[in-house]
Order: sequence, then structure tokens, then C-alpha cells
Amino acid sequence: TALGLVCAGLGAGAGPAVAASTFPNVVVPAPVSETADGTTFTLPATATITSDDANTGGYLAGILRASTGYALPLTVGAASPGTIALSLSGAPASVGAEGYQLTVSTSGGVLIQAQQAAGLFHGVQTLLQLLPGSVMSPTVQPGPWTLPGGTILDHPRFGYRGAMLDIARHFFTPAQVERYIDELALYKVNYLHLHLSDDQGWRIAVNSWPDLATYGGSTEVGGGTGGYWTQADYSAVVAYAASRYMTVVPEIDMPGHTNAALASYASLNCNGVAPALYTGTNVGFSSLCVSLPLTYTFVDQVLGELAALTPGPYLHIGGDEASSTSASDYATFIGKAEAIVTAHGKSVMGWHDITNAGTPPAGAQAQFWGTTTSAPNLAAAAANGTEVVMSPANHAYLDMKYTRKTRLGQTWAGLVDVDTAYGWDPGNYLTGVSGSQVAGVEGPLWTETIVTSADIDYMAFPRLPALAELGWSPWSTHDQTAFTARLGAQGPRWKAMGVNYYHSTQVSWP
Ligand code: TNX
Repeated sequence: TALGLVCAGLGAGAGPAVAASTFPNVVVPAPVSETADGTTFTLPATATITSDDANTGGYLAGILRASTGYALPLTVGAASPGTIALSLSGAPASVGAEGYQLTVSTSGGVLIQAQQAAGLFHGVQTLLQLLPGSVMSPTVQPGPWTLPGGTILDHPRFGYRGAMLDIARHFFTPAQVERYIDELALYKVNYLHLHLSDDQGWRIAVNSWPDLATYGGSTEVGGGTGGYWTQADYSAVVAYAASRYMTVVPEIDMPGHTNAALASYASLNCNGVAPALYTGTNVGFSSLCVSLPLTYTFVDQVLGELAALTPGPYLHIGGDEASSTSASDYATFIGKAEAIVTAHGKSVMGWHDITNAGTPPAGAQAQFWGTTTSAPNLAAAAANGTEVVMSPANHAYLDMKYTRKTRLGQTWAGLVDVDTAYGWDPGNYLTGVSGSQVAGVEGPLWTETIVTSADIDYMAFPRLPALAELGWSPWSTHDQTAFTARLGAQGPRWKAMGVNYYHSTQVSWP
């Protein structure tokens, strides 16, 4: 046929005959499209990096220098085809703000093109996943550093791909959170939700209410010494997250989950008496005093300081499990708290319970954490414009046990192994909520039973990558068997990084 002749002609002109080929099934989240050409490209010891973005170029150089031992000189500005080029020009429009095009060829090396630095960064994650897992090692490894040739075009399905860490039930330091940020960034997560206050601890310094941190932060679940972040600590974590193109969403949980605040200031209590600090794991017993004017001074000053420290658009007001607040008090309180968020120039985020108080202000996101597929008040708010973030506890909760034998975690929402974490469609899950009303997906990690970074790793990996893929990849790529194979390919990477992942029996780990 004519087509056959054309193909034969191209093949002849391009050097060695190139077999039709596919990319190795190793990238998580699965990209939008991949066209392999059957060639390979091996990084030479003389490899160089040119990058239009200093931050992403420096990030890639740091990882590659450590494991390859190559000098990898980095030139910032005027990215030009060489061994590795990160370019902010020439990307197809379809990649949008966060997508990228990655081209690997024997003659041209590696070219990543994006419209914005975030896209270059996500393209770098894909590039790293195409290299042997030992590339993530902090010490020099033998290589060779060979990549498959071809082109990947990629961009996210959802704009919100989040992870939440509860630093209230157990305290975690900024360094521990930055380690988690680095792990999340590998899977193109772009929002970090920090649960900064709960019954057991208040973890962020507030200048206008200093005892919140110094007294309210002085313990944690189990009675340990707790801790808190200074505002400088918080700002440093926000900046670190930004260097990984991740936006921090701070949460002050209200009106329930407030025992640490109520214990710190007697004046916040309806009866004027401060309760004792709490180190157990019950929920639903505390409430801010809805009828007290000082309550709203408190909310305004706390959220005002947090808004000033937070460049991201959202302040999360919690709103969950307020079972010792009456329904009418709850509606009164949430309405006022939402207005305070708006007055500070931020958009409201809250657990989906906030939709029991009516539709939140324009631009709000309500986070679904239920275990059924129905939440009528949330659906009603969505119909009025509230965006939905999906964290169904029986699929997305990273604190659920994998199996009955898992040492850490809880079981109230069920057991969540890899198949359960991956096996649902965030865009088509809740009755009366359409895909266009869904902003994205988040994996919350509550820490009643989580104490160390190794514990965080164990609960998040390998499930967090499943949620990240649901948030990024087009539904057309959804395939349990192919996904578990891709996930298995991550094992050597986590090993090289010292990530304490759970060896789920549903995955064959190389
Ligand atoms: C429910 S889910 C909570 C948290 C607990 C978690 C434990 C939600 C919005 N609230 O207070 O830590 O369960 O799994």
C-alpha cells in the first residue's frame, strides 16, 4: 500500500529499522498519551542540563548528581536541545498550566516542554520514573541511565490533587512534613492540606492568642509532649511546598475538635471554665461557644493571622463531627466562620458537613469524607456552585488498615488495600454530583495511631499513588491490572529513597 511505502521510506531514512513499540508500563500516574519509537537514549557522563526554570532545573540536577555521580552542569535560561532541556517554549496548548510534553530521542536527548514551571516539574517526575529506580538513591549507583525513546503528552484530569496530614493528633516537625512533601511530589500531588488543630493539640503559633500553641500544643494522643510550629516554621513549609508546586491549605477545625483551644482559654467556654487537655482518641465532645461574641473575635484573629501567612486561596474551617453543637448553633457558627474567611480574602474549604449549614460562599470547596455514595446537602450545594473534593473514607482514608493484620490505623470505614484505594471514579461517585462539579481528590492521613515518618510512609505508600492517579490520569487509562504493574515498578524507587512502604500482596514487587 501507499502507506506501507511511506513508512518503509521513513524507516530507511531514519537509520536503524525501528520496531513499533510501547513505553514500559512504569509511570504513575498514567500519562494521557505515549508514543514510543523503539529507540533508547543513555545519559552520558558528560550530560548537561539547560532549564528555563531555575528551581526545577536545580531539583532535577540535585537528584541526578547524587545517584549518577555525573557533574551535570546546569545552565539556567535559554533552554536548548542538549542532553536534558527543560523549556518553557513550544509546548502544545493542550498541556495547560500543569501539563508537559516529554520527548526522548537518541540524537536530541531529553526535551521537556511546558507552559509553566509546574508543568516542567511534573514532566521531570515522569522522566525520573522512566530511569532505573536507583536514580532516586542519595548515593552514587552504577547505572547505565537509559531511557526509552518517544513522546509523552500529559496533563491532569483534576485541578485539585491533595494529601492531608494531621499534625494535631501526633505532632510532626516541619522537616518530617517536608519529607512527606517530597514523597507526594513524585506523584504530581499539588495541594497539601495541614490539619493544624484538634482536641489533642494546637500546632501553629497565633500571636493574638499565644497560649493556643504554648499550652494547647503541649501534648498529643497518648500523652506525649506534642509541639507546635512557629509562624516562621509554617512559612518555611509553605515555601518548601511551593518549590514542589504544591499549595498549602491550612485547617483550623471548628466548632468541634476544639478541646485544645478551649483548654487554653477559659474565656472561650460558655461556662467560663477551661477543660483539661485531652490525650485520648474520642471525637465529637468539644464545641466552641456559639452564643459568645468572643468566639468570633477568636475566629477572626486566628484566621486573619493564618490568611496573612498563606499565599494559597483556601482556608479550611473543618466543620466535621460537631456532635456536641446543636444543628441551629452549627448553622449559625459555620455561616459566621465562612463570612470571616471571605472577609480575609480567602475561599472556604470545609468537610462536607458544612453544607448542612446551606451553600457556602462562592468559590468554596466541600470535602466529602463519607462512606456512602449519597450526601444530599452536598449535592444541593454543588448544584449551587460549591466544588467537591472527594475523600470517601472507605477508599481514600490513608489511616484505614490495609488488612486486619495491619499494626497501624483504624477500621471504622473498612479495610483499604490497593484495589479499594484505586477502584472508584471520583468524577462519577456521588449521587447528584457530576464530574464537572468535582475539583479533585484528596487522601487524608489522620494520625491517632501514626507516630513516626516511617509510619507515615507505611500508610501512604502504596495507596497515595493510587489516589494521585485517580486525580491526574484520564479515566480511559483506568485499569486495575495495569495499575498494579505500574505500582510495582515504584518499589525499587521507594527502596532507594528509604520509604517504608507496605508490601501489599496485591502487587508483585520486583
Ligand atoms: C474522622 S473524617 C474524623 C477525624 C478522625 C478520623 C479517623 C473527619 C472529617 N473526621 O477526626 O481522625 O475519622 O479516621
